[in-house]
Amino acid sequence: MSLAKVIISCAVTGAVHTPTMSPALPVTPDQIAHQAIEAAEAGAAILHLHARDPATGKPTPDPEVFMQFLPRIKQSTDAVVNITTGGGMGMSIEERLAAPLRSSPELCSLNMGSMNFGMFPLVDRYKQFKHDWEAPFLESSRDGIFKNTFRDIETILQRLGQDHGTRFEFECYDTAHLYTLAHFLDRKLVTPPLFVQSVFGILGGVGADTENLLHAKRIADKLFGKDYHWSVMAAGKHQMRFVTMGALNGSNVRVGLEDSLFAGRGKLAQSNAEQVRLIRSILQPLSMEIATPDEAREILALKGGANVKF
Ligand code: KMH
Ligand code: ZN
Repeated sequence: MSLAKVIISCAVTGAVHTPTMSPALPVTPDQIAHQAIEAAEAGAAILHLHARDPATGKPTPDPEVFMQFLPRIKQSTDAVVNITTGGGMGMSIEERLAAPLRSSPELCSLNMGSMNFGMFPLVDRYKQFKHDWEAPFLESSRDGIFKNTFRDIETILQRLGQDHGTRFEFECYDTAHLYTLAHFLDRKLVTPPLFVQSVFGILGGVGADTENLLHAKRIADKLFGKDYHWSVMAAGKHQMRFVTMGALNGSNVRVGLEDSLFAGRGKLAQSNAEQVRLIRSILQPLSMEIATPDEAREILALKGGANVKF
């Protein structure tokens, strides 16, 4: 039996890392577009996208900034565009919904529970920051809550899922989030196949330990059976080891500078594409084939690139 094709997602910039942490982190619309296109050319079938203020690199929910790179990406690749509804620390649900509602993408992330999201330990790793917003932004996570209440999830499912036909990358940082997703499945507010993204190594979520990866699979299998496609991502130094372990256990994979700035021990990745090439170089010798964007659309039952508004 041939192994299923592996969908590679690439999370290009995110709202965790800040410009001082790596010169490779794309922050302007031009840099985000360029690196997203490169990542797609390297084999990423799905591009997970946030936006940043071009002048300062600070995460922004502004649809106008997203629209400076979304059309370019669409014209240059057939990759699936996945826009964040998580936004960045301190953004309201309305702010987080603005760009997805404007662009009506095939896929959006959807975070399956409120949680602590600790970025503050990163402050001490840098003597000084390029921008004055960086340290306070990271420090704000010490007393911040990444808010994803049941009502928030209902709102996103309604306003994007039902009204736009957008489907979701369900971000599950803990076993509890799998049960929350099962709750919405029971209420028929989500429709299979479910794209379940297990997240490891975020401070406030489950740790990057093998036992947790195997437990996540065991519970997801129990709750969703054939109704889900699993994907695995991990933060920082855990990224490549964990996504490889996930793939060996049947998962799809997510890489990208949103989640980790590295390509090997202590070595900063030069680009998102480098991480995509790195995971391909691991999986292909293990007889795993990489899914094309259209195969990913088929697997995840997406609405198609012609049905977006960018
Ligand atoms: N930053 C990742 C840990 C989102 O954008 O909705 C999870 C994420 C959240 O990508
Ligand atoms: Zn994200």
